[in-house]
Amino acid sequence: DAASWSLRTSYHFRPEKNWMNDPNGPVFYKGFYHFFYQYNPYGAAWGDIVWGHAVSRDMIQWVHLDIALVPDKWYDVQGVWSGSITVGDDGIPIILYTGSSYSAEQTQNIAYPEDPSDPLLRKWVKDHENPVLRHPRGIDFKDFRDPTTAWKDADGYWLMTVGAKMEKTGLALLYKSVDLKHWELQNNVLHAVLGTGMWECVDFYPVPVQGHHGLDTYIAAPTMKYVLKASLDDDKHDYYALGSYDTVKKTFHPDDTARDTGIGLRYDYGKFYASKSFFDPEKQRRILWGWVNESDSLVADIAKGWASVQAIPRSVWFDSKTMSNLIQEPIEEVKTLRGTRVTQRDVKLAPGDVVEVTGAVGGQLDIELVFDYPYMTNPAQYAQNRDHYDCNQGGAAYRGVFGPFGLLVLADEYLQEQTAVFFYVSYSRYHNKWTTKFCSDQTRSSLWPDVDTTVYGSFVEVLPSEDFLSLRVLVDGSIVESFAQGGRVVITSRVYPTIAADQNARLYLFNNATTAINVRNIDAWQMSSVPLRTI
Ligand code: DQQ
Repeated sequence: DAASWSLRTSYHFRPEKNWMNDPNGPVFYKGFYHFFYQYNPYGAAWGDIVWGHAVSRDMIQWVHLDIALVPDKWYDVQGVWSGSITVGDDGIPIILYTGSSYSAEQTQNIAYPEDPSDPLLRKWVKDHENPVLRHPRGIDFKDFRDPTTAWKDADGYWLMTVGAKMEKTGLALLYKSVDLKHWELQNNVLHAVLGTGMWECVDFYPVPVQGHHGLDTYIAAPTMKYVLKASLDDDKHDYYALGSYDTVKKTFHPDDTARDTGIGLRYDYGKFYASKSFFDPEKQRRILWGWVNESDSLVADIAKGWASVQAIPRSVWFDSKTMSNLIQEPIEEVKTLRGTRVTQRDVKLAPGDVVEVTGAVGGQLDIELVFDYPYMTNPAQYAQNRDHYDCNQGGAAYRGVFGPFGLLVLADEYLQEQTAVFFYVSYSRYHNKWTTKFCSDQTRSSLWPDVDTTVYGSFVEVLPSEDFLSLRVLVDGSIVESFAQGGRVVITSRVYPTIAADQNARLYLFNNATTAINVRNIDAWQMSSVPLRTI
């Protein structure tokens, strides 16, 4: 019906209908960005998984192609599961993917383009020697999946990892090859972390210490760090660690063992899973794709006839200011969708204010916002502040001295529905310092009863030299992607407004702090829809 159709995202990647999950094998080839994804051609629930395929010139406008890989062999008949693309020495991309066999054994397999001169890579051929890998001794046949893009080591061999677990330890098994086809298990693992459970969709790549550019997996520069990401099957979040790569031992070492893979940083503190990055040689950057599932019920998904979207692809680079996290930003191409803009400067928000950003109407927006950091304007009020605040402690409705304040998106004019994206600043007497929380509150997003109402949140680092808080929010029907402080922390939510959709959706600034808050500037653009194209 019309109500559920308005929840449909219109500029995020999605197939025409049915279920989608993990991003697979992103690659740039002969002028096109290729994107593959886990897809159920028969319905809006997970199952019968194939590799869907689409191509694009800019990762915004897509043309959907025929399904690239279907389950038609004994080793993948229960599903063509996740995998990656590696561009070989001959310049030809090769797919490495996991098959779920007739007996549910997880196998690793390869496929080649039938015609490498076709820039659209429309047909793929499975190798007759598949499966190229079976699970090693000590690893259960159901705990062995999602091969990474391979990287060339200094000694000229290809290396790649496959996620696994032993007892409760998550790990990245290491394999070596000369031809990307015959793989040999190595004695050491790339990395393992106790208590993290099964590692799905492992990703491993270098980032330069300075600059926003990306690096291909095989480039070895002295001043770079490595990112090791695992998707934790047990809690469905993507965790990364920054560290170094020992090119002799072929092992990863986190900079901070307290923030190792699976126990520290997340790419996103909302819904974002099974992500995969690739190096874009066209614009010399590293791009991150991630799957954003629904947060309504399975029944609702089946009624809608579709489930899941992909997050807007993100550029990622090392945060050379904090030296301890990545920065993520929507790819610059998303700005090509920006239309009518509304701008306001120097808006003083009194305690309790809710102010409409007049003209910023509709369910598709791109918003940029900068606040003065509140301690600059109200230092005398330190003593009244509380030490502790969790995002889910009252959410946006809580009232503290320096928060919450932020945006209400997808809100109707009577504020019956609203999704609050906000900051909460506090001064800890115990730690003798200011801390900032960044939150996304879904408790009042929808009048529907059967939806997730979590308040997502995280600390966000604000440097002493930074006297501002910044926010970038992409709104698209039922998705809200929020980037705090230039992309240091990201929260993605799925929300299902029943009233505050389409032309009834409005944007508000709010301040629930008991002190005034200053908005330096807010810009909101209405975003165009991207048509679904197929050939
Ligand atoms: N999804 C795939 C698996 C992967 C999981 C199956 C992660 O290969 O481990 O659809 O979402």
